[in-house]
Amino acid sequence: MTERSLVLVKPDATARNLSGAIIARLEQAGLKLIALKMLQMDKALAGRHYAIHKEKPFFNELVDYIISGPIVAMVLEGEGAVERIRKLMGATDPRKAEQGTIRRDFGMDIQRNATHASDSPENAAKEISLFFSKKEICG
Ligand code: 3AN
Repeated sequence: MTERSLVLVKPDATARNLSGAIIARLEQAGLKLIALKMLQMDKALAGRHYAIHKEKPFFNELVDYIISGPIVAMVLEGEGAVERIRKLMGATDPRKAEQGTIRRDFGMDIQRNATHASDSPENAAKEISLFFSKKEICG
């Protein structure tokens, strides 16, 4: 099934000039880029984006980190995109991510792990609507 996923290049990766390299990996894997922007998230957007983690002990840290610098937000589309992108990214902790994955190659630690990607088509729809208007999606 054709799916869409929201991908974020996180502040650690934009700071190290890795946005293009990360987008290239996703495009080279055959995923279609249909929306793209750079922005700095504020607390309100971060709280909504990470609402499912509200009760986690690392929630405040996570919010402070994701608003600490610019991010690149994008929507990618493709057959089974959600799972395919999560495979390309690898495990949350870059040290546990498989060889050749984005987080293994570009992540620093469990918080500064270079990228975010939606974990289900349902969450993707919610996350995409937080970052992009319908008009901004060229799909
Ligand atoms: P994923 O991004 O792989 O779906 P989640 O949804 O479990 O991982 O976690 C969301 C984000 O929260 C991660 N990308 C990571 O930045 C952060 N995170 C997860 N676990 C921890 C932790 N134990 N300590 C600090 N940050 C964490």
